[in-house]
Amino acid sequence: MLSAKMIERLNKQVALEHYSAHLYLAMSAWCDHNGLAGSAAFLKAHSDEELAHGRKLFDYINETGALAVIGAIDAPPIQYGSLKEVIEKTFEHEKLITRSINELVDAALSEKDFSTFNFLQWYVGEQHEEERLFMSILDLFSIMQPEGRDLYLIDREIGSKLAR
Ligand code: OFO
Repeated sequence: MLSAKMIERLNKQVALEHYSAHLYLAMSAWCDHNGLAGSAAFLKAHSDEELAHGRKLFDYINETGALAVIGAIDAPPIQYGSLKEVIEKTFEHEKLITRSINELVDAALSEKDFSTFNFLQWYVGEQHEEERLFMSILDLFSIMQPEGRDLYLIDREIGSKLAR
């Protein structure tokens, strides 16, 4: 059984995962609008992944007999200066999610809520993978020019990460 504080924390994480889904969908729209089809497809698929992260938490909360809450979600930014800025922002956002997951893990341990602690291990591993993924995309901008033909190649490379 979850404590009231843990229910509140987990529900906040549900909202944060939904915000991530909206953020990446908005970024996908910006990319599509700017002729960056590979990045648009990649970010749209990543938005779906974030919805799945939120659903997994939602299911866990309900399975414990608590009530999962779908709270208000802020509208994400819709304007970006460049593809590099989009990717920098995804990486910053993933680091924020990692901090939030770490705080949840810490709270579960302090409460001796080992079930939630165990459940959250999946998110710990996932955040490691997500940070690595976005960092590897960011690396593309340090070895190529973010314009012209190189921008086309970067966009194609980002799109190719869909299948990996
Ligand atoms: Fe991209 O991260 Fe969810 O958890």
